[in-house]
Amino acid sequence: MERTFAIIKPDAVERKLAGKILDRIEANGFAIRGMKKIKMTREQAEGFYYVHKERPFFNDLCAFMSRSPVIVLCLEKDNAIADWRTLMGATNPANAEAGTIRKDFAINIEENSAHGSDAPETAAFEIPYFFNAFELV
Ligand code: RTP
Ligand code: MG
Repeated sequence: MERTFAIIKPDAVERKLAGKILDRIEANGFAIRGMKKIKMTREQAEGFYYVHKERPFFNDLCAFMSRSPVIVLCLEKDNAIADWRTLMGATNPANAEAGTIRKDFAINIEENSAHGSDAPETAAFEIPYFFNAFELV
């Protein structure tokens, strides 16, 4: 079993799409080990996305991710990291496969409804960034 870290991003929570996205998560065999609704501070968003700090979209991304609540999740299944990224679809919804979360729900390349860890080392940083051991069940 593998764990990954996921976020239902502000654009999706604002449009009341969280239930639909959680339904897809469970229907695709992921166990929800941790889940909570939080509103990130600007500083939390900057720390979470520090790998992107030199990218031109960093400021907009951190403003977006801290503008309203998100749902943070720890998901578990075999091959969870790759399978969750497949279920989300490409970063830019214009390039996402039919039936993916981003194809169906994302607004644009930035407001793209979901986040997923991209590697085991990333998941190992991201899960404890938001969850302590008692919050993972
Ligand atoms: P994520 O980290 O959120 O799961 O998405 P990702 O791996 O598919 O994309 P990544 O390259 O890590 O970018 C992180 C997030 O930054 C926003 N973004 N905006 N304006 C732009 O060109 C641009 N590019 C990326 C998106 O919200 C993306 O998910
Ligand atoms: Mg990424």
